[in-house]
Amino acid sequence: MMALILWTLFLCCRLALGSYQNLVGHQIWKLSGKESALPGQLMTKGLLDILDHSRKLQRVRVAPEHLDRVSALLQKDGISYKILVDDLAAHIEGIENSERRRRDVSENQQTCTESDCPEPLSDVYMRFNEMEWYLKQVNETYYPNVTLSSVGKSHENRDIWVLHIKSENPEARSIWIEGGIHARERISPAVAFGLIPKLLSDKNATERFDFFVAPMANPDGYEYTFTGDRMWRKNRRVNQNERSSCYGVDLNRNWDFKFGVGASSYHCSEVYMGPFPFSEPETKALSDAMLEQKDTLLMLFSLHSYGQDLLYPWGWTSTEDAPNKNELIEVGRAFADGAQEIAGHDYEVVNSAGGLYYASGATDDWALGKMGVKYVYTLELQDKGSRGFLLESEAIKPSIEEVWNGFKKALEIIG
Ligand code: 0X9
Ligand code: ZN
Repeated sequence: MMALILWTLFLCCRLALGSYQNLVGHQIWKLSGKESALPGQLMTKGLLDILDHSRKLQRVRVAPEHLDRVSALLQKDGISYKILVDDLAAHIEGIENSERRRRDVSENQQTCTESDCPEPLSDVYMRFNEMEWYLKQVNETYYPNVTLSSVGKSHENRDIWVLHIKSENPEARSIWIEGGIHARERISPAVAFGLIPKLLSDKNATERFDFFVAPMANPDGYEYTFTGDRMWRKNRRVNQNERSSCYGVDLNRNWDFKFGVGASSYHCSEVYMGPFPFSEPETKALSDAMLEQKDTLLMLFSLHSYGQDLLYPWGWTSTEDAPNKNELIEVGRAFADGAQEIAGHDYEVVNSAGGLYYASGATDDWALGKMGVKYVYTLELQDKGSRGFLLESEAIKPSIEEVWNGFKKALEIIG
């Protein structure tokens, strides 16, 4: 009985204490030394969390219970590390307090309410209800040139929305933009939302293409970054069969192409692929919606962070090239040049599996491998690691601008 009371008290306190309390004692390390497959292996075993997947010597997050073990294993393998953050909870608390102050101030200028949400917020990160208000407003304003559909529900019964911005040209090919599959990468949905008004007001783009924007692929995980754990990556599946306190599936390992080749079958790992391909309602809903456009889909952008890299397939192997590798690189460079024109930010065009470990079951590989979509990319947005997932909301507007410019350059070539 006493234990139950203590547990209830603990849960109540945790809920009241924000999204960083369960990160007390977590550290962020920057690895250096020889390149090694070990960090990837440790991630698969749930011993660490690789933060920047597109870097070879990564920043990693280590939970307090694993600090000694991981330190010893890395050193034995010739990898040294520098502690960048020695208590992630304190680090995030400082950042969240200033975000909160910024939101209080910005509410006087830019608002988003159920009855009036004319623009997506771009000086703060929107909550899921604000995202929905905005989408519904767009639908009301632009229908029938725009249609909004819920293509399915998440584990916690939130809608998975897809906004279709229709071309006047009945022969138009389609472009798919996916955001928010990894919960903590808040800049991803922010940019996906920022692209919607750009597309709506760009006749040149809508004359030539149909656009499908799925701006929030993982609403449960995203909301959990506000209410439970700011560093949450996966969805919120209850891994019941395992009777475990480890929740979630990495939705970018759950797609049905080379499932499990480069992912973890251990449910506590940050890259847990799930029990079977498309086991998750979120990936199932999105893939079914994409399959409906199979005949017209020409390009896919899956938005992630961070690293400022434009990744092209394959991600599941580095020994086999994508069939249209050269075109992928050419269009990718056009994107990167366009993005750089805005504020000088450098986006590198690189192969997904070019590093030391493979990642399979992602949206991009599935779109190319199973649907034959010609131009598929994972775009790792700002920054290069200094703020990482905790990117300040001042970066939202510049990120939207640079991605939009890059995107327009890419569209010029493919269309
Ligand atoms: O590992 C991922 O899912 C992506 N990086 S992230 O840091 N945002 O988690 C990269 C996915 C690249 N695509 C494939 N590996 N197929
Ligand atoms: Zn990601």
